[in-house]
Amino acid sequence: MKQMSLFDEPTAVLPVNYYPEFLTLTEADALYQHCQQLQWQQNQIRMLGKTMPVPRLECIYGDEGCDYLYSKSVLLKPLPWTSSLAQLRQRITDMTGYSFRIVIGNQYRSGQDSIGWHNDSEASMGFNPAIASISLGSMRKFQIKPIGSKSTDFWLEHGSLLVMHPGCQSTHLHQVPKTNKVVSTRINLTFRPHIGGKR
Ligand SMILES: O=C(O)CCC(=O)C(=O)O
Repeated sequence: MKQMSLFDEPTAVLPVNYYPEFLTLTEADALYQHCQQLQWQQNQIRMLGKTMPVPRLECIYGDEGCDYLYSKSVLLKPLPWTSSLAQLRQRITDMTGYSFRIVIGNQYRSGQDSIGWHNDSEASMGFNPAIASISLGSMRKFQIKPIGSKSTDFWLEHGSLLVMHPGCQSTHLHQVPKTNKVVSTRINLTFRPHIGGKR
């Protein structure tokens, strides 16, 4: 597999790189099994004055005290790294040069689970975070667009890595839209920096 260096050109006009075969099939299958044992939770989000279930399951692992609040509403408190997640974090750091202190899991149980247009610009990640996203299980469409412009689609495959480089969260939005197609479970792991917690 082609290794990434920091000097790689990001995908034309997009501040991301996509590596479809970052993990071998055997590695991806084993990681998917591991992820099924993680502590998934159904969180509630408050939006437009209403409280509703987040349309996917979530989990978080990471360094002690690296709490993650998003949308001023959902507070995620990391559990200690599992050895598999810690090894994966190291492997992504070795490839990209970026450091990570938490990993947030999203579990999309069906095509009706989703994440809407957003950027990840929570202050707890510091300025211009790099985010590395691993996909496992069913393939889902990931869309990304410069704010106010047209979107590009990526089909995120089992075992793939998508790197969103520093700056991406300030200039672009992304989403995994709902689909009426019959799709089974997809698990996504986003490795992120954090400025708090214990070192
Ligand atoms: O599931 C994905 O690929 C994207 C997840 C995401 O956008 C997020 O966790 O902020």
